[in-house]
Amino acid sequence: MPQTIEELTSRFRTPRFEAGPGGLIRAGISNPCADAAIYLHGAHVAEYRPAGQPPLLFMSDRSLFEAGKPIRGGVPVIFPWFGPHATDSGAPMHGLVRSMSWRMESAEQMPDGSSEIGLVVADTAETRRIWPHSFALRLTINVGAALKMSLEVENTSTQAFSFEAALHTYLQVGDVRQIAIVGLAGAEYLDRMDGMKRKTQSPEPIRITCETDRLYLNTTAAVTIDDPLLRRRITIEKVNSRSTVVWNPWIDKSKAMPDFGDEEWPQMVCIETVNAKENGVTLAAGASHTMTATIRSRLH
Ligand code: TA6
Repeated sequence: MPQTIEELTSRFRTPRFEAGPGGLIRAGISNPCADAAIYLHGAHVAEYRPAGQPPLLFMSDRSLFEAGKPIRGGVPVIFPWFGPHATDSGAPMHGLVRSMSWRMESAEQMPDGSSEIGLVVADTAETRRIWPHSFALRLTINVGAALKMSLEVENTSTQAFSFEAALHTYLQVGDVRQIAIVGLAGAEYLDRMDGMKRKTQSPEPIRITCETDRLYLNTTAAVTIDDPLLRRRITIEKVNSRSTVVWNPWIDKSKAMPDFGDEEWPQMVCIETVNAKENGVTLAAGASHTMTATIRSRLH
């Protein structure tokens, strides 16, 4: 049974709960470090703005906010597969949980002024029909001077299973054509724009000059975006993630996405914290795996 605003408000002193677009319950956080908005739908961090800065996360003006549909922007939570299902073309893109209703389980004001909340979701008869395993996920979100998200996957079944996962972060930039992306030099990647050919990233900073959709493999490196227009440097650090995706839809793909404005592509880039393909994770029965992304922005 989904939690109600009344139940959440009586159980948790903070954050403040309200019905957002589409009636989806949104948890609003404001503290001295930052403001944020998180939906129980998909445990979706939709907004994060560090004090004194423009918003750090991109959100499409055309995003849907509907039960069963993904939100276009912020940080979609991807599990148990990344991208299209390997064999079932009828299965949803990017797994099952970004469109599920999660439950708020914890909320805490931290001594450093940040706010920390925990959301959980588990398998259902419906998910087991598509992916025949039992699991429990917990997303812990710390809203402070940085945005820290930890996705814990627990194998609650009696057999080992393998999964892919991602924190599919949409970052707000001044103009994607002017940013420089650093940190992936020398890493191998699968180029979705070139038949998933395996390539090696050249040493110079990555510039976005066309539709870009690359799955970097076997890299634990932090990635930095230098944004001259918004005059800030965004760093995405990660723990227990061996893949990173860089994505911008550019012109034609933007037009093909009904929940994404035709003119929005210059304002965003996805730097995604991932475990996919050969970096997928195999989890023994009863075991857990936690992947963390920490996103920080400094003005310059
Ligand atoms: O992470 C990049 C990507 O896999 C792209 O290929 C594009 O499909 C993007 O995710 C968005 O996927 P979605 O299912 O949210 O439209």
